[in-house]
Amino acid sequence: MADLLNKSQQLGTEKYPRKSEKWIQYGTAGFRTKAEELTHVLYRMGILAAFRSMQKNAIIGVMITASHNDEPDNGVKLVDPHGEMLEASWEVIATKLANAKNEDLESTMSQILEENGITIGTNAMVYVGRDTRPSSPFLAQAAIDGIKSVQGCVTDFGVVSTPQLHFFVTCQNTNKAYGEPNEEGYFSKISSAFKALRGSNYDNGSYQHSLSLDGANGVGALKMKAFQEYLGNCIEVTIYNSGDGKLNYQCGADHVKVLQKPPQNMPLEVGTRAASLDGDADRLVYFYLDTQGNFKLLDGDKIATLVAGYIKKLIKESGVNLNVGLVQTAYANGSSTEYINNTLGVEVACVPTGVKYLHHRALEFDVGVYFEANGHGTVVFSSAAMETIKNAAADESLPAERNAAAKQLFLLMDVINQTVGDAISDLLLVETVLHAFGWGVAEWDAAYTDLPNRQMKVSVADRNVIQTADAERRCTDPPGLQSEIDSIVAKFNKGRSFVRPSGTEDVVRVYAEADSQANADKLAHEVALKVYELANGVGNVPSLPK
Ligand code: NG1
Ligand code: ZN
Repeated sequence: MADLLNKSQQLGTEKYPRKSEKWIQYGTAGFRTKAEELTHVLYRMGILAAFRSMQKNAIIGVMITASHNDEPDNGVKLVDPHGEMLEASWEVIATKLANAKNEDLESTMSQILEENGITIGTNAMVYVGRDTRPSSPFLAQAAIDGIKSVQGCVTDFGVVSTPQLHFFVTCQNTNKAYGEPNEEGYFSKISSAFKALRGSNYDNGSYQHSLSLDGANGVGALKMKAFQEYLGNCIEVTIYNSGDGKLNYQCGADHVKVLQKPPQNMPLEVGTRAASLDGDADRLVYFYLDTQGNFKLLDGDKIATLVAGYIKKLIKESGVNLNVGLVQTAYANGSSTEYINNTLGVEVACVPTGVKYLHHRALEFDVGVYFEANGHGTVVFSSAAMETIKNAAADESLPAERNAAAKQLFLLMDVINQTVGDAISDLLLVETVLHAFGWGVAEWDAAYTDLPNRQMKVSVADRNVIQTADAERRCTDPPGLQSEIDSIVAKFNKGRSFVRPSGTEDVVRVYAEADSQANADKLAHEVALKVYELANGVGNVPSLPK
């Protein structure tokens, strides 16, 4: 074993050395920074994925992507056996291995093996996937070399969306009970359920089966194109930003959500239903121009409420006894939370930012719908709920209406990628619900009106001086900041604001909402100035958003 680890250190030092002392941390979405700073990290994460696979005796995934970030960035995240994000205790181990000095690589590996009771040589299998960034193939090779250096086996899926990789990992680790662990398995599972739900009437009421899609010039555009072969003509998706331009540049779900404006290169007519994916196709937002030509955004909160409402209806109609819960973060628009509580009548939970928190909380419900406001989310069904739905769908002795609703629920589970938020699967889910309700985009939007809101970023010397509590809704450090925020917020009608350190960028994020856009902007700006003042702001003083 010592020999093996020594050779692995040698390869790491020669081919993928750690070139600077810069500390890097496994954050909300794994490691994410400039691609050129990541080669040693990728090699080491290959090693770590193999170790994790040995420990769990299961397939582990390595996804190379920086999601919605610009092209010079890249990143890596590990996928645990059930398709979920890497367990928190291993995030610490990942950080330690990524930051080990070149000459300490072998001893750090030994220590990880020993502390976690891992015997090297046990079969390890790692699935590797990457997004379309120019830096991704080289980084994928570094990960593959890392895996092989400790005798792990690799399946390289090439360019795939993040949720596809999660799907493949889950399929293989469930002995294919969840589906076939390849692209064909993914496309055919989702598309057959989608087509069966849609039936032969592609349009229904105000719903028309065509939409425009902004592919963010990323993997989602490629995969949607391929998916169209399976979907046939039951839905017409016209793809813009389909890969000729720069990834995420002036387009993609994050651009649309944060700037609250349409992507470039997409003609938008009044009433046309349009959607944006992000760079690795795990986020989805919708938008349209209303009859006055105003840009209207339908974000993750709108998707969550639409989907939860539909599932609740089907559960009621089928007569099965299952509870539905909805999980949000502090970024959820105040109007959405009010709508869920007062109109939808669904239990709502608030957790800190980061999909792993939402996912785990959602698992506590029979049927848990979770979405971040930025459009990342999915629906998870407990095993018992899946069994109940399956039985009701198969029970022909039930009254026809109940049985039909159960059958729809049963099919809906296959449209949904339960392993993680999946923009393509979510898009087909939204389209299914709109089709079933006979709604166009305006009817969907009419459920509630978002409070105007604004996000800002503040650069500070060390973002970790900001500490939060209560699902990030209150700031406990630096001292005095929260009471300052409270007094600023008190000046605004329907005002709400909170601050938190980003887990993916070196900034503090400020969120604000209020009764008008001008007030939301003003509130965000005043809070940003306080953060700058009390948390050691650096660079330009935050200016009022335009
Ligand atoms: P940070 O940078 O921690 O705010 C962002 C998103 C998260 C999550 C991660 C992972 C916002 C405000 N934050 O995290 O929700 O999606 O990226 O991609 O959207
Ligand atoms: Zn993403």
